[in-house]
Amino acid sequence: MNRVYLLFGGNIGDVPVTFKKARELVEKKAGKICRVSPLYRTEPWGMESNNFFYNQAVGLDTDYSAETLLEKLQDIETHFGRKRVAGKMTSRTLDIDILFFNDEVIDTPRLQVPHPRMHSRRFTLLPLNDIAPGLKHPSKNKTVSQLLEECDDPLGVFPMNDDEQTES
Ligand code: PH2
Ligand code: MG
Ligand code: MG
Repeated sequence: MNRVYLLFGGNIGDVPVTFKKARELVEKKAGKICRVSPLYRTEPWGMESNNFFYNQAVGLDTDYSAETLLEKLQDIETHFGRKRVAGKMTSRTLDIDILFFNDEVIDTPRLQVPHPRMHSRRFTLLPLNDIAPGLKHPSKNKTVSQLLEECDDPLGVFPMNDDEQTES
């Protein structure tokens, strides 16, 4: 069994509904979801867009290898209308990134884990800190809550109201 942490992101369409349906599909195709963070509204990072993102961190137990899991997650992104633009960060309906895969460090052309930009992004660290504050980054040797404390990303990350959450 592998313990994985994912980040869901999106800024096109009814993203909270997409996330809820995508979590159901992840459970059907990839493993058991054990934790779900609150939903956040987040300012676009590293790209120009008037559409704020939604982000949410998810803990998953899976028997699949990291490479197989990546394929399953990409199929789910495609199912929800994700269009890929090579080498560019663009607006999207659904992005599911692997943040951590156990405590493994993976560096292949297709997959880098831990996610190489996670420590520079409040939109990743804040939701992840809600579900796994003590989790240790295997190469930085710091916990998620330490990385969050040290993160100087100024962009806005706003928790949504209780009545706007789609948990359950
Ligand atoms: N994802 C990106 C680029 N920029 N900004 C926010 N706020 N949230 C994201 O999920 C996001 C982003 C590339 O994957
Ligand atoms: Mg991403
Ligand atoms: Mg991605």
